[in-house]
Amino acid sequence: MLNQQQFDPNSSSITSNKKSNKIIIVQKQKQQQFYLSCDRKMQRSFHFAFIVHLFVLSLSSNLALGTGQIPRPRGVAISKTSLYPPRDEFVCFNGLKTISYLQINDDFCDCPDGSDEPGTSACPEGKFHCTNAGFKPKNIPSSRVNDGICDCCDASDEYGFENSKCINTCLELGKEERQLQKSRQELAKRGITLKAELSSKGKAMRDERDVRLAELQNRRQETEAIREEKQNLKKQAEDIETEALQVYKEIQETEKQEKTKQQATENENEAQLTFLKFDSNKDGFIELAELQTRASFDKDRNGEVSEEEARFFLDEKDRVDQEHFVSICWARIKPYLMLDAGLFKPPQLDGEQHDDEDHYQETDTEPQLIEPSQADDQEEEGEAGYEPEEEDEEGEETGEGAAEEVTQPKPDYDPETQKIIEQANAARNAFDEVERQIREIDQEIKEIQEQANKDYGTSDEFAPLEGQCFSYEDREYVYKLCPFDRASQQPRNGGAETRLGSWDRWSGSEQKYSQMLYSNGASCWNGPQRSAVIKLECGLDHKVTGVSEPNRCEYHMVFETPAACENPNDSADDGMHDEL
Ligand code: MAN
Repeated sequence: MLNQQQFDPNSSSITSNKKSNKIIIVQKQKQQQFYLSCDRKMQRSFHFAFIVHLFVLSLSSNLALGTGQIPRPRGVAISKTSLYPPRDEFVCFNGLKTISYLQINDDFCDCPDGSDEPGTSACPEGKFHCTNAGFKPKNIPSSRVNDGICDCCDASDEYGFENSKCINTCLELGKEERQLQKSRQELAKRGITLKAELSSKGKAMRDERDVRLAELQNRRQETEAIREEKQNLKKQAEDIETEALQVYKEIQETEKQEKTKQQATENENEAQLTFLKFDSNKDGFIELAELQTRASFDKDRNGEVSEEEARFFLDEKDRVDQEHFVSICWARIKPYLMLDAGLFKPPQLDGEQHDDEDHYQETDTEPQLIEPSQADDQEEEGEAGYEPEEEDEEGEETGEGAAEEVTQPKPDYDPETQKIIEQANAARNAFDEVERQIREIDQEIKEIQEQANKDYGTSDEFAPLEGQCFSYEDREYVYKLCPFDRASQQPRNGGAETRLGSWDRWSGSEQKYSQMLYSNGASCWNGPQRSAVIKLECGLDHKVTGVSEPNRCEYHMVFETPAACENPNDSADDGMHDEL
């Protein structure tokens, strides 16, 4: 029935000394009684006269009292009363439709924007306002009106049932809320004192850092000058050293050339000897058949040396003479003979273990030389075995396939030269040492500057938390929060620590310093990288009070700290307004 739902019952709860408002209420009650006994047509004609009467009355009472109550439709906040002026017609908020005032809250949705049904569930997008006098006013979706569930503490959303179980609990709730608020304020008050201490500690840390930074920058300048000096000394000593070593270098170079020459001759002799050994029919040529009897040339390790395999070693010819053998074929043949003699190890590709056989089938990569000592354990040469030439003391090997540079022992320097070398070494070391000091200074400067750029709160109140870690245990894990560094998780029964995230930034939306974000943690199996959001709450100690994982690998922690306490006077509006 229109008259039951149209008006907000709260709008009639007036203060007793407001005489003019009383008149309105009496008028309203009269109207309601009348509505109860009239059909809709009659109601409409009566309504117009009544609305005008009511409007004049309410206007005059407002004028007279200044702040009187204006009747408003059910579900409308007092602040929005003016949107429903008591006229004969009502224009939907979006201006697209004009309906009779009587159609407001008639449980039929006339306005597409729902503005005609603030107090019923008729319009899908509507909002119902609970006045909740004594507690916090609240807007609920109008679909919850008369759904049998008490949403408003003043029970105003459940007016449609005669025996509604909803009762007005706003006063009790208000009382509890005020008590809670009081204890929150007391906590905040004590917390604020601690926060001030943290803040002055944080500021002192910043000052110390500034002092240290200035000191380091001075030291860097001084060390830079020393570096220049040491560099000059090093250059002088090295110039003298280069000159003194010149004569030794020349001797060494000559020796090296001679040795290389000697090794080339040895290699050629070896090639000639091998030619004679392989030329079994002594016709002055090596033919395919003479190689096919030698297992060393079975490149694909299939048990026989094919013509094709043999031809490869004879420079793709059917036979070669000694000169061609020595100058061209020997370079191909020697590594295979050495391989059989155990002097080569096959190269490894991409760190994988390859079967020798496969490797040599698929690639023509030449085998690599290994130290003769490593070859000791390898199998004896086969039937056509290869006996390498005797190697010199250093075990050096040259010629095709040899993978090592010729190394020479250090010459015995005369005492004068030895002294020059030592002086150059000392100059080099002194220079290196200064360079090391500069690197160290630069590293510290970098760290300090990074810290200086970090946001430790409005007055550095969070700075003293850096370098500390706070733990929290649940049934499965020990969680750790190390502010401005990382958040982690470790199974209680041992096992490795998993990084849930590294310090990223402050992420509070309304209050920036009410939330921290740690991101780029260890990757979740088949999922994203782990991350942790830390909600900061005012407390007298620093402690993690709860951890959850609302989504897989997304963690939430609650961290109490005095640094998060806000001055009670500055704290946000509690929303406790009495509308009436
Ligand atoms: C580990 C823990 C859990 C996480 C799973 C995801 O068991 O880090 O918190 O949910 O990995 O696989």
